[in-house]
Amino acid sequence: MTSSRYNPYQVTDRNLALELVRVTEAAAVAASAWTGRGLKNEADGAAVEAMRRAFDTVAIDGTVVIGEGEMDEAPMLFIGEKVGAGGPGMDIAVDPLEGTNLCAKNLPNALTVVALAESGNFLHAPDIYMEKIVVGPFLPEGVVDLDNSIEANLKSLAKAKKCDVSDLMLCTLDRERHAELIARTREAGARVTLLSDGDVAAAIAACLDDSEIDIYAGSGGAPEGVLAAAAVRCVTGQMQGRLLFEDDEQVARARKMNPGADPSRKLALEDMARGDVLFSATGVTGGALLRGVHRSFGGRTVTHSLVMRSKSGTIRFVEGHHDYHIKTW
Ligand code: VTB
Repeated sequence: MTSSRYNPYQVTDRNLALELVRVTEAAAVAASAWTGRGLKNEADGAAVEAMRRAFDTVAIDGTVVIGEGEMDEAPMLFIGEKVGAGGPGMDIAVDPLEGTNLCAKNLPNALTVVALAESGNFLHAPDIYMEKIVVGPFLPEGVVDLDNSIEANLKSLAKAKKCDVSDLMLCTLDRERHAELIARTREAGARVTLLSDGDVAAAIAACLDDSEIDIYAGSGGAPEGVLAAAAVRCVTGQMQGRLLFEDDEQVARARKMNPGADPSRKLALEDMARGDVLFSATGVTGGALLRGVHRSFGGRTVTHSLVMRSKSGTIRFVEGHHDYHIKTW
């Protein structure tokens, strides 16, 4: 039992952020043995196993709230699983391989992702779709809104950025369900970047200065939405989400996971990731955000990670040189 004056989380979270990098690095190195092999489940399995093992050394009393699925669906990192070596109670959100297809096809932007918050601070998102909208920092609060038309959002964003709508780049997943969003965005004069997969990286890109993405919009996985929200908190961007239900069973599942809340409400950033949040991602395949895992002939394996803390607002890019081969990890 800890006294109210001693908050181990506050004492340790600076170190924890760096502990987390080890977790995403381990998963990325394991997954990288599978890049380009066309075997997405094997790649995912390797990432999950390595990530699960790496958590054993992290000084937290962690509970997986965003994970690989329900207990009966996933052998490891399932929702409710306890991980960590003991310490402050934390909620854990993981996507051991975000973009399994990207990894299988050796396309850019496959990542391993972990976010941490004090218990009770992440939305418990079922594995359904979420409508999302993300813009970067230093913009007026509410500059875009899920309830506004895409035309109105682009106009408002252009005004805030002191540019024309034609200067803006929207990013979305290349899916039939986004045909109207894409057509209307282009009709309004903006450009569109289409992703085959991986909207966590895209949400982060929308918040970073050196990317050409001004806004991420569209529907993708709800668990990925929570991970994106954790990252967006760290980079002080803006994000809204809304769970999209296909049937009553999905509504019931969302209600059960978040009792007392209206499951179809518009979610503010803090509804998805509250309090102090830690975030780490390591590139598996190289992309604009992170370089992929590189196994040098000298025997060292080089990883490139992004680790962030919302409390301090620190964004660190960490290059790890590991003294091991991928196959012996
Ligand atoms: C979404 C997106 C992910 O898979 O879940 C997508 O959020 C699956 O979308 O980033 P579809 O069902 O339309 O294929 C990712 O792109 C990768 O996990």
